[in-house]
This record gives sequence, C-alpha cells and structure tokens, in this order.
Amino acid sequence: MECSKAKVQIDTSTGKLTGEDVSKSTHQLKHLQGIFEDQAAYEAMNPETIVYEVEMHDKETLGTEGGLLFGTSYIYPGKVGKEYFMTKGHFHQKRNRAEYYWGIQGHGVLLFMSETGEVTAEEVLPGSLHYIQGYTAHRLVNIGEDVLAVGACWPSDAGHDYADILERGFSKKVRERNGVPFIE
Ligand code: M6P
Ligand code: ZN
Repeated sequence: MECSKAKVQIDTSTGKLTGEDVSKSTHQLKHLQGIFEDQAAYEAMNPETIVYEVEMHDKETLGTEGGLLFGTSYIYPGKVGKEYFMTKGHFHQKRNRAEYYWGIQGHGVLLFMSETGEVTAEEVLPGSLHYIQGYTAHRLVNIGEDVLAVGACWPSDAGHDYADILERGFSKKVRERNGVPFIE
C-alpha cells in the first residue's frame, strides 16, 4: 500500500502552516475600529500597522457540521495607548461550540468572558493549553516583546459572532501600568 505525504505541514516551533487549503488573513489597525479604548491614540497611529494575522487550514467549508478548522494566530507586539495589541475576540455563533488554544511562541494573556460579562484570564506561554468552553468569548492579548503565536482548533460550524463584542467589549482590559501588564 502506498503511503502518501501529508498535504499540509506545520512548523511546530513557530506554528507556521504550509501546503494545501492554507489561507491567511491580515488584520491591520484600520480593520479594528472600535476595538481599542483610546480612540485618540488609535487615530494617531499608522492605519496600515498589522496587529495580527491568522493562518488557517480550512479544508472544511465554514458551517459544515462535524468538521474541524485549524489555525495559528500571530499577534504582534505593540500597544494602542496603554492597551496591548490583541485580537478582536468573539463568541461562537453556535454558542455551545468549544475550542482549544495552545501557546507556541511569545507571552500572552487569554481572556475568557461569559455571556453575563464575567472575565477570567490565563497566561499563554509556549506549551500552555487552553480549553475554551462553549458560551465563552475569547480574546488573545500580546503582553510580550515578541510575536505571540497561538494554535487553535475549533468546529467548522462554530462561526464567529463579533457584534456582541463590538457593542460592549470585554469587561476587563489588559493595559500597561508602570511598565507591567495589568488586567483591570
Ligand atoms: C484563532 C481562532 C479563529 C479566530 C482567530 C482570530 O485562530 O479562534 O477562529 O478567527 O483566532 O481571532 P478573532 O477572530 O477573535 O479576531
Ligand atoms: Zn473561537
């Protein structure tokens, strides 16, 4: 029997995905209007600045029940005012869908928020594994000096609901205070 080579490769030290059905999305400051609290600091920055990128192995069409999607998020180091660069964050459209995140490179914080607005946080480091239960919004924040690379695997029918987050944000922010990150 023939044994074929895998169609996709992951560099386990960086999270980089290559091969078939790999796509990439880039999130610049100009795409993140309303996400950071300091509007004046936001407007003073170059709108082309890349805040984060996501590589995805999307073999399954979004919305397919029973399938999985796999990705690596790269959040670059930086701040808007005192607030560290972060992902938009989302609830799943199908609220009960869960997700795994794991730390690959860099130093970050994963914020979890319940539907009633309670926030908890876990430190993200190379090798840390994070289980995101259903009904829980999730956002990654880079509190380090280098890129924060985080792996993710989630059901292909989970979907993203950003509307709720855009409207009320996360009830806790990760800001720099006296040179150190503070969740408040
Ligand atoms: C991870 C997964 C993706 C998500 C991405 C960026 O790779 O959770 O589903 O899209 O992070 O996060 P966000 O969509 O919140 O910007
Ligand atoms: Zn998710």
